[in-house]
Amino acid sequence: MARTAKRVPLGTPVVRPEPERERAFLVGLEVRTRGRSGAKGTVTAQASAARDAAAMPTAKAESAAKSGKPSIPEFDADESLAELRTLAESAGAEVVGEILQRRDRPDPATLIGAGKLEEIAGAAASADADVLLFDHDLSPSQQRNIEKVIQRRVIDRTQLILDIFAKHARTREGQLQVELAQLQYMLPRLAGHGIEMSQLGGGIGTRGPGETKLETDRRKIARRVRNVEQQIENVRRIRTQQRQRRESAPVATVALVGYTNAGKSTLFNALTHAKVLESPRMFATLDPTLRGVDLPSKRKVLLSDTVGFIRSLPHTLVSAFRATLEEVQRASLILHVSDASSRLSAEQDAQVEIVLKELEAEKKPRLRVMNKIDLLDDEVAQSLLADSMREESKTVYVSAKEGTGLDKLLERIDSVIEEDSVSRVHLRVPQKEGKMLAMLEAKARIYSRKYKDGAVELEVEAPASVVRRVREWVLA
Ligand SMILES: Nc1nc2c(ncn2[C@@H]2O[C@H](COP(=O)(O)OP(=O)(O)OP(=O)(O)O)[C@@H](O)[C@H]2O)c(=O)[nH]1
Ligand SMILES: [Mg+2]
Repeated sequence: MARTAKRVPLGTPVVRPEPERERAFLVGLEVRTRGRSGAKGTVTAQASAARDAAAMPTAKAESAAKSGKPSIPEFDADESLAELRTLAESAGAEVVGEILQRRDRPDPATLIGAGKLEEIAGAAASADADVLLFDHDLSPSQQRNIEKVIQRRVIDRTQLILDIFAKHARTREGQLQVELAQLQYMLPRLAGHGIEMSQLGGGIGTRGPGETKLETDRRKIARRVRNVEQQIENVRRIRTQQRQRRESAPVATVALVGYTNAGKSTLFNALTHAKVLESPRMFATLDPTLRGVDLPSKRKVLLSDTVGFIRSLPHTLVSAFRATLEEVQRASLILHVSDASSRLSAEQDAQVEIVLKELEAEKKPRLRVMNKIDLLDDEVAQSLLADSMREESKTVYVSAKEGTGLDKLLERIDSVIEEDSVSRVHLRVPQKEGKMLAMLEAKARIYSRKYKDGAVELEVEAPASVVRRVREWVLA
């Protein structure tokens, strides 16, 4: 970009140069040892098993159903690295190289062996990388040891996700929650990190709503944690009051949940005619939004769009975002949105299940929404659509983008929601009750209408709240 100042007429919008994108080098690790099922994070101990299974997702699901135990499918290292690529891009970085190492067991000091680390240092240098992104959670000492060899900033997966959250938080509450998670992540990492941290010049892992992020004094950070928690508590109290006001009306809340990028916001917009952000970036939505939706029975429900989930969602984030996720915990119905076009949708679903458990919301009434069927083979899509027409089906196939299947989805929601339950009644309303008749037209499904002796006889299906308003005209 030319830096020479040019005279521009007043009122001309200033075009800012795109900030230079950070150059990121990705590092993945596949651990070949089998049977260490407790392995956390991206150490894909059962990677090869998962890969075999991924080739035949239906067979996998069937065998899981037969054994009665849902097996948790795992991402293999390549898939995991592909996801890391999207995360890196969502954080605004440019991926300039990547390396995947397969080994039998992670090295406790540096995660990967010394020889490989030297090789990575060379590759990162020749790609002129600014930062190394590890597809793992690193212990504080691993991170330091690796940085010593690589001579570049090293960011682990949790830190990367926290960074994307920091970038996307818009509301005060969202920002506070991200700051809290960042502080909690930082606390155990302070020892010996003082100099390096204060020298960081910005970029992934250094962004955050809080100005205190580079403070190395543990006590100051602990104090800030308490302060942020207090502020979150205040926001939460206001939200509880708002919710209590809302809950005095018989309106059920329906929460959209699902893996990041499944299309929750797109579906939310399609159902509510809202305009929340839809984006191919991960974690585009952080702050929850609520909007009313009219069901075919003319009942209203509140639909909530919220933050997406991801494999091994950092625990600090789940707890920091508990207030945001309260909407999910309190919902009458959960719509679990999956990307039907993704080869990984079974793996992603399993991860969503884990977070729902953590939120103690796994037993709530639920509908599965398989989204993006426009990306499927036409024939497959048609047969799936026909499938979801079956009355008892708990899965509905839709394309939020093209608006396919949404009517069916609304019908299904209508049949599951219990609040303000719908019943069919027979009414005789005097014709002069124009207002009541108009109210019925708007809020009830009318099946028949007969005019007789200055009154209207109606056969209607209406929510209990509406029936109460016309109870004096209900015929026995
Ligand atoms: N082809 C197709 N693309 C879709 C559909 N629904 C959503 N998308 C695309 O998928 C991407 C993610 O959509 P979002 O609605 O932002 O997804 P989200 O689940 O809200 O994601 P986060 O808020 O980031 O967790 C966007 O690029 C959408 O345009 C669909 O039915 N068909
Ligand atoms: Mg979204």
